[in-house]
Amino acid sequence: MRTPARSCIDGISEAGLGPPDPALFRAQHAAYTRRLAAAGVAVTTLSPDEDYPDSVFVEDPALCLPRGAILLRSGAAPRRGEAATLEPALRALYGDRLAELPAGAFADGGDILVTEREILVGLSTRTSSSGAAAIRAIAGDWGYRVRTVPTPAEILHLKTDCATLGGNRVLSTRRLADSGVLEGYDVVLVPEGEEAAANAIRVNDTVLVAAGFENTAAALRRLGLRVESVDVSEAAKLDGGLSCMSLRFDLKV
Ligand code: CIR
Repeated sequence: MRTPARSCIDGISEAGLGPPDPALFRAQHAAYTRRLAAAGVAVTTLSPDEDYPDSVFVEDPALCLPRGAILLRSGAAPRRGEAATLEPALRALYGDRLAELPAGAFADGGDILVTEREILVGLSTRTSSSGAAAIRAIAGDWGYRVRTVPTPAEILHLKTDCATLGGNRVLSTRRLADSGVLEGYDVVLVPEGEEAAANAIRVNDTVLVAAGFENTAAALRRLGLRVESVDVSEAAKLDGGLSCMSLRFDLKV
C-alpha cells in the first residue's frame, strides 16, 4: 500500500465529485489498512509520493502473483513513472522473479482479474493489446493461463465492475456480466444502483465492500461470506475503489 499524497487533489478524475480531502483520505486509508490487517495479511505501507498524485492506487503499476511480479506501464501518461517507485519494495520480495513490460506496451493492474483458474486482462484506454500479450507471455512462463477480454467502454478498468470472491465465484455488475466475459463463472450480480460495490476485495475469509452499499453486503452475507465495509468516499472522487489501493498476494518464490 502507499499512503495518499497531499497532491492527490491533482489526481486524474472523471467522477465529477470534486477533489478528495487529503486528511480524510489518509484517515480512510488508515482504516482500510486496519481492515486488511484484521483479515490476516501482513501489510507494508510505503510513504506518500507527492510526485504522483494517483500513487495511492498501487494496484495499477504492478501485477503481483505467487510466482512472480510484473512492473506495468499505465496508458495514462502522468502515471507512467509509478512502477519504478514500487520496484525496490517488490525486488526485495520477488528477487529476480520481477519482470517488466516491453517498451510501448501498456497495462494497468486495475484491468487484471486473477481468479483461481486464470488471469483475465481487460483491454481498455489503459491496457493495450501489446500490454496484454506481454502479460500473457510473462505470466504464461510462470504457468498461468491468461485470457484477454474487452472492458466495457463506459468503465475505467475491468475491476471497476468485478471482483473475485474465491473459488469459481465472481462479483460483477450486470453490464460486465452481460458482455459475456465471465461465462463459466458463478456470477453474483451487484444489486441495481450499487454498481460501485463491484470493486470489492476478498481477503482470506473476509470480503471488504465499500460503505453505503447495504444491499450488496446483505447479498454476500446471504451467501455465507463474512463482509466488512470500508468508507472509500475520497478514493471514489479519483475514480478509485477498494481494489486499487493495495497489491494483495501470496508469495511462492
Ligand atoms: C486513475 O485514473 O488512474 C486514478 N485516478 C484511479 C485509479 C483507480 N485504480 C483502479 O481502478 N485500479
